[in-house]
Amino acid sequence: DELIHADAVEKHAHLPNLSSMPYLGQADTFFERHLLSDALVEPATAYQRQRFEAMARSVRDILADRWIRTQRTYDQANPKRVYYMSMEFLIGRSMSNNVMNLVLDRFIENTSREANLDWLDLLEQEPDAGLGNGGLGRLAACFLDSMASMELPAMGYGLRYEYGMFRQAIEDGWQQEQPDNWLRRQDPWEVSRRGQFVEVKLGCSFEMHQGALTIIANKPSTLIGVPYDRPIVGFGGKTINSLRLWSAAAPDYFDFQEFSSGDFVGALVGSIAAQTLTRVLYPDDSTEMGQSLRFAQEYFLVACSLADLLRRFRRDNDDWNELPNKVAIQMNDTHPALTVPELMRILLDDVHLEWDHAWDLTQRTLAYTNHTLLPEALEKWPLHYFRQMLPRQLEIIYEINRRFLDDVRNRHPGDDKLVERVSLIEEGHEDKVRMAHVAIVGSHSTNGVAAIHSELLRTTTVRDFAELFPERFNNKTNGVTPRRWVRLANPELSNVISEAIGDNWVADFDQIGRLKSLADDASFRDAFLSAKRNAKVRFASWLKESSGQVVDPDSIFDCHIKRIHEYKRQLLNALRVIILYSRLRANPGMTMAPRTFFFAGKAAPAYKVAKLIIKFINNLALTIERDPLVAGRIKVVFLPDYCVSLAERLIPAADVSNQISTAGFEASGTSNMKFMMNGALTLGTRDGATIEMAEEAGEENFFLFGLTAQEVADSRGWYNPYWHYENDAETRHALDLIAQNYFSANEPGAFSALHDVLLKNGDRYMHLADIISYLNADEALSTLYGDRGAWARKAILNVAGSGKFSSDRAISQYAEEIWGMKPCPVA
Ligand code: NBG
Repeated sequence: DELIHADAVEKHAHLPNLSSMPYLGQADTFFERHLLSDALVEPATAYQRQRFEAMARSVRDILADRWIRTQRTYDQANPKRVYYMSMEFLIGRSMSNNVMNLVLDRFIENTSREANLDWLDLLEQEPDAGLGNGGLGRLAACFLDSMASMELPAMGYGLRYEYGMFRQAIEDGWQQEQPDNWLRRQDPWEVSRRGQFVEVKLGCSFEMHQGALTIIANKPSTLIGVPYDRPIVGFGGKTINSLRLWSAAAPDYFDFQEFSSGDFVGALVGSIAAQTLTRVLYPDDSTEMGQSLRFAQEYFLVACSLADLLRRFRRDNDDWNELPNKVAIQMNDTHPALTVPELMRILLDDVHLEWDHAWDLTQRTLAYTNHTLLPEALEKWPLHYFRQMLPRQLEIIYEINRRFLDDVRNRHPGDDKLVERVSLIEEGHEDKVRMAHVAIVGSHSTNGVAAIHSELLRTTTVRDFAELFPERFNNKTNGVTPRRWVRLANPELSNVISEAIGDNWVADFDQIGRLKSLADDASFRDAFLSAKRNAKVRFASWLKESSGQVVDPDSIFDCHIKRIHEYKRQLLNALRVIILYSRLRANPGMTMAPRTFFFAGKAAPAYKVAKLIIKFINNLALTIERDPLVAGRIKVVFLPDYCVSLAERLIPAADVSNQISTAGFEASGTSNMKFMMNGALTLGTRDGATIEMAEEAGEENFFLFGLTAQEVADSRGWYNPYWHYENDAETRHALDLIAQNYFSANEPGAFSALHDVLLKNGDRYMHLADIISYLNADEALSTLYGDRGAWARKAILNVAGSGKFSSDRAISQYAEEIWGMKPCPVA
């Protein structure tokens, strides 16, 4: 058999030789066979979507053998395994990522040629798997990629939402939410494992009444969790791990007897209610959210995953003391923190261990990652949810709390305030369980996601716990996978890099540091700049084709893309634009490099101010668009429906990355890292991982501005936005324009709520305090743009300094310092 991808393997000498896989020799016939036998169409007349499915199935055929071999290796070696438990996995598309990681480029080329396929168009047939809100969910997806690439025996556990993150349409400037029915057509990657279903017992039942889900207390019920596995292909295709997503079903799903006897209609209604549990992802990101359905979802994830992993553990081990040596469970935020009482319940009630024994095993098995300091995003569940759904787990939480507080009282006699602060239960007019406290007390490790975040966690948010258990607290700065975010998203820059330093950087991202010595190399700079310019041209033509909008690739592409949230300060960016716009209007002769300001991001549907910010940016765009005085000089574009695929298109084309949260509020940020790796320069505050990025690239290659977290905290008491309004003419003018309906001529008063946020209501996120220093940094940056050589130098030094921000680095720290794990290479 001819070696289909011989070149690719040769280029990656460090990768395994996949030619031994039985299918590869006949690879191009797969595709046709799938069209014929799965879709029953003649290849020549197939729709693009059918071709996509046939191609995806062909790729799955190729990885199937390796996927099974990975499982077999783990089953035989019985290594310590890590389970990454998360309510969100923001996967995006899988086809091109799988093809890249399997090194199947040649196979695709051949098949495309022979079947006369438009490969790029075919990729567009795949919907984004948007099972997450933003950074937290995308981090989980990057971590899966790294764990597989580093040959770690790992599994992701999540929920198989039928509807992922809503699709955002913009109508008349306003966000409209539309359902994302991503599973409408069968997903070719997932494999349902019905045989491995698990049962989940609840203290209540669910029923549908007039379309709404009701909880019926004191009527215990059983739900079925059906696992669906997705392959997670490590780079080089050596290891293929699984992401296991649970779908909820009613017991009658399996018990067809029930249908023929008894209440046929009632049985069906019951199953509708059960399936409702995993129907939709809650679209709230770092905002308050307290619905009981979400609580049930969280428990469902925990119960299914624990039952599943303990079954596997028991199959391979007969001593429960081995649990912490064979299993590590990482809780991604507090969303899966019910793992603590649930694991205790199993060890106490099912395994019949003594309390202390069960508690020791639980703590040593579990670890918790905190992703936010925002008080409104720290989960607290009303006690009555527990009473209705999980009475036994509530008893266990009470007992954990009783023992914990006894211990606190022993160590700090008489300190009742401390006891009140650290209690797992918050007493108020409605008692609540503090899930972060449950997670910290019930695990051996609590980590933040950037140095400053971990520090603030220790010294402010959960300071009492850090003093009680200092050894539990640690930092793991976030990272992103350079495979998807550079190699795949930016093939041209990748080639430029590989030509200069070879292509080992894809698997060993520290190598990227070797670019440093090329920052002064004229021909490398040219190649680098031309890759950026081509990426901008590509983006501009995609934008024109898909939306009709025209942008100038010779303007600075200045980007601010992330969830819309007050603390992320899209409003600060808008104020900057207004001031630059006003300067141009006042002085049309001034020199200013042409600019395109891109905004993108979704607002939680119930977050009114965030939705109004979207409307405001759209009106700002329209006002500027209609002003002939600034034509061709500045333009604002709000890109609808921000998602993984859009980020993959825009980030390679970006010149400037805005990371401008109020210092102390953004735990880490991860898009900041993607921009850096793709050669954008950062305009940013000293917040989250941006601080570490500037350290790595050298502060002189960064455009940092604004108050530090310490200054923000220190001025809380006396900060007064009116002072800035009164003392800075440009700030005042910008705010006055808003108040005078300059951007809302036909909708008077539309933005008065935003004006209030900035002035009357005290400007919680201190926008006005940072405007002037933002503009100064902006000016330095846009001046630099004129000097192409100097710009290229800084951009190259940024790429060269981004090595630390690979998720491979992050995962190797988790593996070593939290999980105590080693790779388990597949035979
Ligand atoms: C988010 C933070 C980001 C961080 C990601 C990933 C939540 C609760 N937190 O700053 O806001 O980068 O988590 O750690 O979504």
